[in-house]
Formats: sequence, C-alpha cells, structure tokens
Amino acid sequence: MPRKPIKTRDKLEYLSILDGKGKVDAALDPNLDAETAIYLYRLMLTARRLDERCINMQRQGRIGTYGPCRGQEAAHCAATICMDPEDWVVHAFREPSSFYHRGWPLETVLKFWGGYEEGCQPPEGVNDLPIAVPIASQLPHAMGIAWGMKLRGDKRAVLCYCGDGGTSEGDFHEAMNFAGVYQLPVIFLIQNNQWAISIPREAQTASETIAQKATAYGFDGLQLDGNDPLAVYVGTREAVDKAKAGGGPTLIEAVTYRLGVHTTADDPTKYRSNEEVKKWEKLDPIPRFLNYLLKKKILNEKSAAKVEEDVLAEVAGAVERFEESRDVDPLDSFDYLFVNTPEEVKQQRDEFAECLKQEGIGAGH
Ligand SMILES: Cc1ncc(C[n+]2csc(CCOP(=O)(O)OP(=O)(O)O)c2C)c(N)n1
Ligand SMILES: [Mg+2]
Repeated sequence: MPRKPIKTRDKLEYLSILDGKGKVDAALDPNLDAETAIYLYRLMLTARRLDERCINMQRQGRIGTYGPCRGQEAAHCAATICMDPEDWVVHAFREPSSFYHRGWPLETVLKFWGGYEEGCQPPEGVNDLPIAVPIASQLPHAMGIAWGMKLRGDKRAVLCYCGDGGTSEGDFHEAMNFAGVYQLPVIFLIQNNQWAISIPREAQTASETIAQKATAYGFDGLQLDGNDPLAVYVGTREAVDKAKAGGGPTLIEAVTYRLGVHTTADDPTKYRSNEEVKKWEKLDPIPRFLNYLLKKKILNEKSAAKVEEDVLAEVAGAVERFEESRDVDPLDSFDYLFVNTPEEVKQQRDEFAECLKQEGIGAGH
C-alpha cells in the first residue's frame, strides 16, 4: 500500500521557431517552399487588411458589429493551410483568412458581418462549418464530425478553432473527453489571445497552460508561439499527420494576443493597459514573418510591395462585390424569427424599416 506519484502520459511541449524579430531557429525551420511561404504571408496580410477595412466599414454603418483578428493572423492562417480540402474545418469567429483559403469568397465573410444569412452558407463542396459566435459550440461539432470520420474509416481530420475563454465552457470538456475516449482525428486549436472580452487568461483557469488540459483527457497537448507562423504550421502539421495515422486528437494552445478591440462594441482601454498592448505589438506576427522572408530572400522589397498591392486590390474588390450584392432585404431577419411576431419586435421592425428607407437600403417593405 505505498504512497507514490502516479505516472501520467504527460507529453507536453512548447514550440517556437521564429524569435520576436523574425530570426529563425535553423534546426526547427520547416523550410517551406517559396510558393507556400509567400502564400501564407499573403493570407496573413489579407486578414490584416480586411480587418482594417471592416473596422472602418462598421464605423461608417456599412456592416454590423465586427470581431477583428488583428495580431492573431499567424494562429489561424498557418493552421488552416495544413488541412486538405477533404478535411473539415470548424470555425469560431476570428479566422477570416481561413475561410478565404478554404474557398469562401471574401465578400461572403463580409456578408456575415453585414448581417446577411448568406454569410453562413459554405460554397459548394467546401467542408467547413460557418462562423459560430456561441463560444465553445464549435468543439462538440468538430468532435462529432471526427467521430463520423472514424466510424466510416475515412483518413481525414478536423481542425477546430476556439478561444481561451471557450475552455471554461462545459462544451470544451465534453468534446475533449469524448475525443480522447474514442481517439478521434481532431485538432482543437485554442487561440489563447489572453482575454475573453474583459476576463484575463489568469482568471480563466488555474492551470499553468491550457495545453496541459489534454493530459487529463488522455491525449497530447502542445503549447506554441501563436504569433510565429512557422511554429503554428509545424505543430498543426504534426497533429494532422498523427490524426490521419490513427494517433488521435491533439490540443494546441496557440499563445497570441488580441491587439485590437474584442468587437467594435468594446473599449479595451477600460480593462487593460497600453503597456501590455505595446509589449505584444512588438511580437506582431506579420512584420516578424516578413523579416524572415526577406532574410531568406524569398521576398524582396519589390515583391513584398507587390503582395501588399495585390492584397489591397483583392480586399477592395471584395468590398465592392459585397456592397453590390445586397440583394436581400435586411428586414427578413425579423420575418423569420417568430411564428407570431411579438408586438415589441414588430415595432423594432418598423423602426428599422424607417432607418433603411432613409439610408436607401433594401426593399424597405
Ligand atoms: C455561449 C456564449 N456565452 C457568451 C457569449 C458572449 N461572448 C462572446 S465572445 C466572448 C468571449 C470569448 O472569449 P474567448 O473564447 O477567449 O474568444 P476571443 O473572443 O478572445 O476570441 C463571450 C463571453 C457567447 N458568444 N457565447
Ligand atoms: Mg480569448
């Protein structure tokens, strides 16, 4: 009857490949081919420029509330490119370039934030779930898709995004438990951006890391620098390969930072300091990756400027196409909510119809 430590399968690692200035650890560099590396940079820049445009559009009343991903571009772009088209991706709400990469036109992403239900419709043949704002709701869905794959004997995998705040929800634990018991081919990618609106990471969990929660559910956890696209790429690629080989799930904690507002309805100066934001701005994934690409001569000043120009043109085109395609009436959102619309909602509808009429939007009926 001894009293002794219990050995667990605790295989917990931290991974970082690019330092804060974009200097690479040559031994860990995945040496992406130039085409893939430039594509990844382009995806990250697209998210950044779309974000900036969306904030302005929200301020101008051209879209509704918007949740930016500024600072988190590496975490979602480098993960999504590890998935094959036949795999599935289950999105949260800060991954615009993951949608873009998977085949969603950028204007469809804009439609979501513009309040059009068409923004939730995946293009034909794209194996994605749309933006889902209910936090942690993504995880049981991803686990369920992975379970289906396992039952059918498919050699496919599921990537699922969630935030640090989402890890406090029951959905997180239920999905992790089930995925562990059935060793499902799913990668839970937690974007730990340090905040869940105004709740800091320290108040979210007493665990030292989010990654270590995987241990309790019987699978591997990996914490990595989520502002380092190479670390995200290597970590996700390994997890996907393992999942497809029957090795079960992985929990990846991508340590990153939300540089911007939670949403356009939020004022972060009320709960966090400028010093903290400044510290993380120095770790911005975009200049870091650009420095790496310049040093490796994958890009030069001229070709980098061309990427920037192309991205701006793509985003501008998407905004134009979005605004031209407002062929649905925003009032529809009232019409399909209730079988018998309550009086109060009818009044709100009338008020909204009046606003639209003044702005010259929609059919205004
Ligand atoms: C189930 C649920 N509860 C509350 C909310 C309101 N809400 C929206 S985002 C958010 C914080 C989410 O934090 P985190 O998971 O860290 O994601 P982040 O916003 O930082 O990307 C909350 C509480 C929600 N959308 N869904
Ligand atoms: Mg968060």
